[in-house]
Amino acid sequence: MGHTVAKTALLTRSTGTVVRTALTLLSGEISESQCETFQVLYTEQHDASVDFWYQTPMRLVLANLNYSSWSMRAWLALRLAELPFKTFDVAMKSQPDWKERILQFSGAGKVPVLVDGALTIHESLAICEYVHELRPAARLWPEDRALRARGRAISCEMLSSFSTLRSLMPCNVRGRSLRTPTSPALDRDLARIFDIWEASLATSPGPYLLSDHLSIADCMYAPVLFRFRTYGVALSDTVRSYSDAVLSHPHLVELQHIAASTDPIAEYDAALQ
Ligand SMILES: N[C@@H](CCC(=O)N[C@@H](CS)C(=O)NCC(=O)O)C(=O)O
Repeated sequence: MGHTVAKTALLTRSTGTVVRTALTLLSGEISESQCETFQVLYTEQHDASVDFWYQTPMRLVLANLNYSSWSMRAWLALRLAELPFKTFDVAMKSQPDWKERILQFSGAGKVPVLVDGALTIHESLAICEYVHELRPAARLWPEDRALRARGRAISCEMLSSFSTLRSLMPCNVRGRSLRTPTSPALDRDLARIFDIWEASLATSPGPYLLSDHLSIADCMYAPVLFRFRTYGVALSDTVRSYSDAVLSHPHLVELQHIAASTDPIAEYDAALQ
């Protein structure tokens, strides 16, 4: 009954009050601030279709997919799982209220955030795990327990480490740097990443880190492959083959197409000089 009312309300393409009421009906426990944000999205995107709010309830709140490596990871897991979702770009570093927009969804103040009905999930790895649980058939983690443990360990390491890589080589999928940054701390980050990749690929049937299909571990490291291409980092033959396999995967090609047409962010493009 509630869904019917919500559907009717949406179809009226009426004012924010109606939209807010409809969304409250749809999601039950949704907070007032989230309703306000959805109302803004609804107005901004002029998307009055029932699909947006009703049939495809998941929304990935993210930043510009040319620059936001954490957003890419969650986006990729959702695409690999072939789950229907819509995105909402908070316009990070482009609009003055970008931080407030994120805070409407997560007190952590960072993207990505996955909104699934009344549930909001922050942290890219937690989102990937949630996606895996929703669609186990996508085999985002391998069935082998030891491989799964390894995949989780190297994914956690991606989250907790490599700060020099992040600051000296900001992600810029379409960008090409005029120089390759170097520093002892960066060399240590690169050496550890190559070590992780070489060790994983040595026990994988390939061409990916854990198996013959992309896993969450590959989602975690794919933005590093973009960084290495952007900044001209030299790759061994093994890593070159891995990079070629990942970057030519249909969903990575799709991601690169999206990244190619996003608005530029000068602050990040400056790192290419
Ligand atoms: N550990 C977080 C990191 C998320 C993160 O740092 N996201 C960046 C965008 S790529 C962000 O929201 N930055 C905004 C800020 O730090 O104020 C995750 O895995 O999701």
